[in-house]
Amino acid sequence: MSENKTILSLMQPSGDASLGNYLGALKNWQKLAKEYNCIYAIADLHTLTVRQEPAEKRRRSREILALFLAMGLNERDNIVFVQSHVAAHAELAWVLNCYTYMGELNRMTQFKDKSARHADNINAGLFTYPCLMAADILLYQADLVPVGEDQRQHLEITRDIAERFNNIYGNTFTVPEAYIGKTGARVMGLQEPERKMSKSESANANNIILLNDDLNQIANKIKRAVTDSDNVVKAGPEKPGITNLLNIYCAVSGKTIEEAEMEFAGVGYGAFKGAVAEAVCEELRPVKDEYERVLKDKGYIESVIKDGAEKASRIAYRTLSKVYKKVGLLPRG
Ligand code: AQP
Repeated sequence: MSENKTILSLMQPSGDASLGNYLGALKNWQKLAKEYNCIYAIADLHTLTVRQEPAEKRRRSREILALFLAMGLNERDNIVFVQSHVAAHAELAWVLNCYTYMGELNRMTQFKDKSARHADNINAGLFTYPCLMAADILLYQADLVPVGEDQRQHLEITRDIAERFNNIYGNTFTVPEAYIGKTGARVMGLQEPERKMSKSESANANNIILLNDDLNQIANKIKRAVTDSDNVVKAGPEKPGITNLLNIYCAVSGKTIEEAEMEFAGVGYGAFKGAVAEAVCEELRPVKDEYERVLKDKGYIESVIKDGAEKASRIAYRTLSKVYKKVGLLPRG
C-alpha cells in the first residue's frame, strides 16, 4: 500500500442496492480512489442481525460486489473483499466486546431503532454490532471512514474503543476520523420523503429506486413520487417530496438547488418529474450496462473475491496478532 491515507468503506448486502446507496455512497467513493488507499468491503456478517433468505443474501453479496467493480472500485487499484472471508473480523470483534461497556452499547440509536422495527428478533448481535464495526475499521488501521449522519455514533464508539485499548496496551490502533464528503446527498423515500430510502425496507416497491430496476421502472417510480399540491418547484421543509426530487436532480446533474429552482420556475410537477427521471436514467444507463456485463463474468467475480480475501487477510492478521500478543494470548507459532 502507498503512503496515502487509508479509507475504509463498507456496504451491507441487506437488500438490493438503491439510488440512495449510489448517490450517498458509491458515487462519492469513486472520487476518493485516486487520493487514498481504498478498501471496500461487502459487510455480510453485519446482515446476520436481521433474518434474510440465505440464497438472496448470497445473490446480493455478488451483485453489490459487481456494482463496486462496475463503478471502477476495482481490485487493481484498491482492496475489494467480503467481510466473512477474513475471519479476523469476528476474532477481533470478540476481543473488542471485552473492551466495550454495556452502557456505551445501550446508547446506540441504531440498536433502539432496529429493535423497535424487529421486535420479534432482538438478538445479541444487534446489540454488539458496534464492536464488529469497530473491528472492521481498526483491523485495517483506517485513517478515515466515510460516514453519513446516522453512522456517526458508530464511528465515535470505534474511536473510544481504540483509544481505550491504546491507553491500556500502548499504541495498537489508528484512531479513525470521519470523512465527510462534499456532497453527502441523502436520498429519501419517493413515497415517504420524510424517511431515508433504505434498501432493507422495500415493502412498497414505489418508495425505492433499485439499481436492479430497469430504466422504465425507474422513470415510472420518479413520476409517481409523492409531492404536494402547490405546483411550485422549490425546496423547503414543508415540501419534502419536491425537495427530495430536487436533491436527486442536483446530485446527478451537478447543479445547485438554486440553479435547479430557476430552471424549473413556472414549470409544472409533471414536466419537472419527467426531467428528473430523464437525468437519473441518463446517469444510471452506463453504470447499469457495465454492472450487467460484470455480473455475467462469474470467473472474474470469483477471482476478485479470492484475491480480495488474501490481500485483506494479510493486513488484518498483522493487526490481530499484535492485539492477541498485547492481551496475553499465546502466539499461534
Ligand atoms: N438514502 C440514502 N441516502 C444517502 N446515502 C445512503 N446510504 C444508504 N442509504 C442512503 C449510504 O450507503 C452506504 C452503505 O450503507 P449500508 O449498506 O452500510 O447500510 P445503511 O446505511 O443502513 O444503508 P441502507 O440502504 O439504509 O441499508 P439498511 O436498510 O440495511 O439499513 C452508507 O455509506 C450509507 O450512508
